Amino acid sequence: MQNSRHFVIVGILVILVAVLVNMGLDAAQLFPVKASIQAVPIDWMFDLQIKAISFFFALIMVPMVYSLVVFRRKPGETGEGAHFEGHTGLEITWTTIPLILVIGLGYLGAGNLAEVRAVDPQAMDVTVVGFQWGWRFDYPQGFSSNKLYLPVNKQVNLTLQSLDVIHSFWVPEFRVKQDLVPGETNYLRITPILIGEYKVRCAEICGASHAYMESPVIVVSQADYDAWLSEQVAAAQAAEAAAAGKPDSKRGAKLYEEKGCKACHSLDGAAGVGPTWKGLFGSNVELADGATVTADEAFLVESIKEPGATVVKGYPANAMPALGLKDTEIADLIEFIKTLK
Ligand code: HEC
Ligand SMILES: [Cu+2]
Repeated sequence: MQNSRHFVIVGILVILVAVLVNMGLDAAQLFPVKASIQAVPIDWMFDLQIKAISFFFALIMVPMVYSLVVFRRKPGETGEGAHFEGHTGLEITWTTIPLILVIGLGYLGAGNLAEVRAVDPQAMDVTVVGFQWGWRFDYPQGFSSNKLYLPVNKQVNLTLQSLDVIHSFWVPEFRVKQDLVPGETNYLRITPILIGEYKVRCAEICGASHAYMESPVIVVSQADYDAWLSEQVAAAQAAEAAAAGKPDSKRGAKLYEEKGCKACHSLDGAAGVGPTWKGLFGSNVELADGATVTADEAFLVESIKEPGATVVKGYPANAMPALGLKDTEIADLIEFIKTLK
């Protein structure tokens, strides 16, 4: 067979395989829905790269498999194969073309990054605090939430802070991702474009309960957002007024859920990451250093404020996070623990 015929056949096969691989990868639906403006250029870039990956896969695999099948040693053939000693033209080609492609991708990538980071002067602010193992969202109106509520079609500038180790803020539907580094402040801009419920998950392994470090992200209409906002502000003001009075077990029960104690402390006697709170108050607690203490108010306050100071026997020393609670909140929580007989 003529050499040129091999090239024609391989050429056609490369195009065919490239198209099929690309169709297969498209059909695999590798991404969840696009829920932010920032996702648009990122998906465009990914699409381009998937096409390039499909083409290069075909360009390498087709000639290789074709050669293995068509040019294999035939029965009775005993001679040596042809010997090649370098090919300058080929080397220049396969250096130059990838170089141009990579520079091209770098150029597109830089433009893409600029688009993703574009600043909207009307953006609203939320501070995201990550800790082992949960998220807290501080709103500039003076309240905190365990859920990240966002109005649709409005850019939010997230200020990212960590209380302990490195975490990473990632909502797959928004595509963008940013680390939270202790002692540093990072920023991330997101413009949600699709009303719905998503989840932020930590994308940086950060200890034993890393896999459970997720919180709801709720994108709502501007009207629903405004309603939620005034509700939260009113609740925060009421809580502040009430906390000035005496500790309250109902507020404590709410804090138990909101501040993430629930993740590690059960109320029904079951052992979790931490000891159950059932029957805790007034009981005798065995400590890791062999001592036994009565779980009175002083002990509970210390356990919450300085989790490392006294460690309950049989539990890891550094698992309990220091959550920076207000004194009134601690009093409410202890009032709640007292009710768990
Ligand atoms: C990530 C898991 C985790 C979270 C979240 C957590 N704790 Fe703990 N907690 C522990 C562990 C483990 C211990 C036992 C080791 C120790 O004493 O430090 C503990 C111990 C305690 C104790 C000591 C008495 C006892 O036997 O339980 C108190 C009180 C306590 N936690 C209160 C809280 C409060 C209040 C919150 C929420 C604001 C909270 N914890 C959130 C893991 C956690
Ligand atoms: Cu984390």
